[in-house]
Amino acid sequence: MTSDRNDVPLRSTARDALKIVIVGGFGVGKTTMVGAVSEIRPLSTEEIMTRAGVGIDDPSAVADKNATTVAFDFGRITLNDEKVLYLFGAPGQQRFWFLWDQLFGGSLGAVVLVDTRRLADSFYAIDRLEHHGTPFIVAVNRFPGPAPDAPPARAAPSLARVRAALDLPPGVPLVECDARLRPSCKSVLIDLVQHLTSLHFPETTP
Ligand SMILES: Nc1nc2c(ncn2[C@@H]2O[C@H](COP(=O)(O)OP(=O)(O)O)[C@@H](O)[C@H]2O)c(=O)[nH]1
Ligand SMILES: [Mg+2]
Repeated sequence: MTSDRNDVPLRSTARDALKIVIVGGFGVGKTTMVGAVSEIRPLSTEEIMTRAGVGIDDPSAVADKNATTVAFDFGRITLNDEKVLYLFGAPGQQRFWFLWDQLFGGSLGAVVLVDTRRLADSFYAIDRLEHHGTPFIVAVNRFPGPAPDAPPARAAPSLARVRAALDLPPGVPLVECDARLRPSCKSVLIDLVQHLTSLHFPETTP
């Protein structure tokens, strides 16, 4: 990935490393999101999809996608002199699911990115997060138009329908985002932190 950002050196006062994981199905925008918010050029193990991926990965719903993440994305956000947030974008393909359990270890929480055209791709992530007891929020990354294999003229589902389809407990926040836009990604991370705060300090939140 190319970037014109000036890589910011890690402050020597940094003591606390906080970890947040971004998970979701193939082509849902994980690499894009980490790239949009990271202050360092994100370390991404994108590799051009080889013929070996043909028939395994399904890029049909993501027309301009020609690279796939083979391990994970890694980005950094300095919160203050001492606190640094590390972002891990976890691979969505089924053959990498075994990595997720490792990634969830020690993480504060997670963002599950979903593409409403392929909601079922997020079931496994949500299941694993619930199993681990890792708090999470769900962010809907809207893509233009229906998937090529979807019935024509089906309107994009509302958040209420997405919540019902994912069978999300009422306490799990569900928000919209555009993974390409830094302010949108930032607001998703703030929503996650607010959610974590409300879980840990319920008396301090309305
Ligand atoms: N329209 C639209 N396209 C997006 C959005 N987020 C990502 N994309 C595009 O979708 C493709 C897949 O995104 P990518 O971050 O590689 O997905 P990943 O497999 O989850 O890492 C890329 O071509 C992105 O430019 C979004 O919010 N809206
Ligand atoms: Mg990726």
